[in-house]
Amino acid sequence: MRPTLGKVLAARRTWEIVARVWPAVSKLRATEENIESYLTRAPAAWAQRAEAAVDLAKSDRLLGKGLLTLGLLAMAGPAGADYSKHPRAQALYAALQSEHGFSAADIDSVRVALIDAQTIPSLIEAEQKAPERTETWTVYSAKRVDALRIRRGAQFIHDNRALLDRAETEYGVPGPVIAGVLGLETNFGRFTGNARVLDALATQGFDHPTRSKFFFEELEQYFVFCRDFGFPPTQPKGSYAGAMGWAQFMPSNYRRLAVDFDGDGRRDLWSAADAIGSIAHYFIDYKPELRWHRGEPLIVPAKLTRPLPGTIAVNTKNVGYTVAQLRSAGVEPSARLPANLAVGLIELQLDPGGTTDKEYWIGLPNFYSVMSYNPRVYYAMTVSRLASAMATEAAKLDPDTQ
Ligand SMILES: [Ca+2]
Repeated sequence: MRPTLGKVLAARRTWEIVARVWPAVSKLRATEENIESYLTRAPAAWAQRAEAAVDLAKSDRLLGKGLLTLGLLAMAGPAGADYSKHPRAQALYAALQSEHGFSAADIDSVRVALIDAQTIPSLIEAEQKAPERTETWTVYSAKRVDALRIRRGAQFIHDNRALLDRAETEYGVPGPVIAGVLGLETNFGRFTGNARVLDALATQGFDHPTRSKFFFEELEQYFVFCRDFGFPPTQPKGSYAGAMGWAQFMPSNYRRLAVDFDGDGRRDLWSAADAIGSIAHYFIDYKPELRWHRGEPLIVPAKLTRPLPGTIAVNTKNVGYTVAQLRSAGVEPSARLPANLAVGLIELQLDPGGTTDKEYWIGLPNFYSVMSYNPRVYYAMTVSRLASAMATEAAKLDPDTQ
């Protein structure tokens, strides 16, 4: 049976990435005999993937050689990786000693953790396709702004009213926006991630084809976090990116921006209270230029009075125009905004078949503050939608506060 085109493309893509990461290995000759011998020694997950590639190869002679090699590579890669001896591990030990005051004993425990660290093979394949590049806004938002999440969010706001109000008083960030972030990140603490943070960060810090620098720095931060917060590095669990707790902070942000909002002496992002305070604090202190503006909305609807000139950029990561500049390009906000206010233009792709295929919004600074949490327009847009829907529902649970 011929493999489907999708399978062939996926295999080819994996092959290209694997070959880039381990160029030396790609010179190995692939024969069925040595593949068999690798299969008997490889850990189960690797063997499974390799077998799938070998099956695919046998079913299509044209692709045979490349895919057999792929099968071999899939196992010869980092299956037996001992990160403590990785060439870059020395730089990590040195940085922990010189910049963070790690003692020889501290370094020994880091070394032990790196020996224990397990490679997560799926993390070094192609970067996941972001849903917003493959889905329209209509489809994307329907999956996330749904009745169940709104109801849970309303209940969350109701149950945590005092904490959310205090966060707004101290930092200016409205409770429903904080709840929107918590709802999207972890479904209000229900899914904080089951990967060992050590494995997620070591895999990507040492082996990720394009983002290893970022993850390597986070791995360094993670070891400092573990020492300072009293965690054995093998213990904390998080997302496959290495993000932790209800708020899904990466280690560097955890160290820098998490706050003890319930005053128990610990900054614990696995608690609702500290997550609430920490998210609000993040929007204030992550970056000065993306600081939350107290009392301002995130977005205002806009209409085009004529086709958008090609010179106007949409869906940027920060403000880029004044309201007056957008107006002169034919973008009309639905609310009165100061002419010199710095804003951005958001364009949402809708499902085809409606009266219009795009929707436009003016993004105020707070929209870009939310985007600093997750740099996707759809993400911040969803937080905004969830926040208003949850606030409306929560008001029904809490009639006295209105
Ligand atoms: Ca606390």
